Amino acid sequence: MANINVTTPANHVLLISLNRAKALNALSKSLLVDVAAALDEAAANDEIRCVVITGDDRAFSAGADIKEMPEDGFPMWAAADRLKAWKTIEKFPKPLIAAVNGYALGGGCELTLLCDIVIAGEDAQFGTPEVKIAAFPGDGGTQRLPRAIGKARAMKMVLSGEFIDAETACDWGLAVEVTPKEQTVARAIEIAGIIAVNSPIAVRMAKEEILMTYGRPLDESLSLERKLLLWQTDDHDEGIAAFVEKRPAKFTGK
Ligand code: DAK
Repeated sequence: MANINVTTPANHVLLISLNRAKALNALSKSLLVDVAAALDEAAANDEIRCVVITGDDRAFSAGADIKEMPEDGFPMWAAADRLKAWKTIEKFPKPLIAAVNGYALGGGCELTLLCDIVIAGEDAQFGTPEVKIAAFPGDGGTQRLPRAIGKARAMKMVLSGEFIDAETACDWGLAVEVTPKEQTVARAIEIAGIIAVNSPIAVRMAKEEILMTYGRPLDESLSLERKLLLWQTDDHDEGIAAFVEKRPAKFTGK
């Protein structure tokens, strides 16, 4: 896949690196489709338990590809492959960690909102500057940003188009840690490795349950949480046995 590099830097961990440096990793349609295809493969591969997505030193991603817009015209926003790619990212069932150095703007910022954990390099800048090209964060940003950081902060970001730095992103809850720039990806991989040791089925169910909070009324999501019968898994038996026997658990995802 020309737009991305895919490697396995640690046991059970997949690293997707966006590879359009010349365009600050702008999310062309084909790049989005490549990311979605890599995630589809990762979802189907039991060996992969956690995915890290990153850009390069200068940019995580500068957002939708503005130069593609006049080419494709307005219908590009509703293009089936584009919408399907975003849906695949949104529905990815395993933990997805963003390692952000440099710009995470527009669709690039929206991509971080779909990640479960965001690690920001100290020079990271998050922003939704779509208003500057008379658009708005239309790939979920207007809905997810206020849920993530609150209405007032989201309004300031979206209506002004101003960027926020890594520390602010961390204070506001867009990112969870700020690292020195050269350690961002390594730290994300380290966290992925810690998650990957846990029972994949428990991790997957936990992710699903946490995300339920955004889409459902509390009563409904609480009763769904109760219905997810985690204690019936082999992994749960193994986790208990390992604790009692004072040994590391060997989880199989069953
Ligand atoms: N698209 C295409 N190319 C981009 C790009 C982008 N988003 N961002 C940067 N580039 C390209 C530049 O054109 C330049 O290419 P060359 O001129 O060298 O060929 C190269 O990357 C380096 O950029 P600069 O020369 O501009 O670098 P600077 O350091 O001077 O500036 C910058 C960096 C990030 C501040 C600046 O590049 C910038 O402002 N970029 C645009 C950021 C942005 O506006 N992002 C949001 C894009 S819109 C929807 C409606 C709308 C949307 C979604 C859905 N619905 C209706 C469903 C919109 C989504 C968006 O994300």
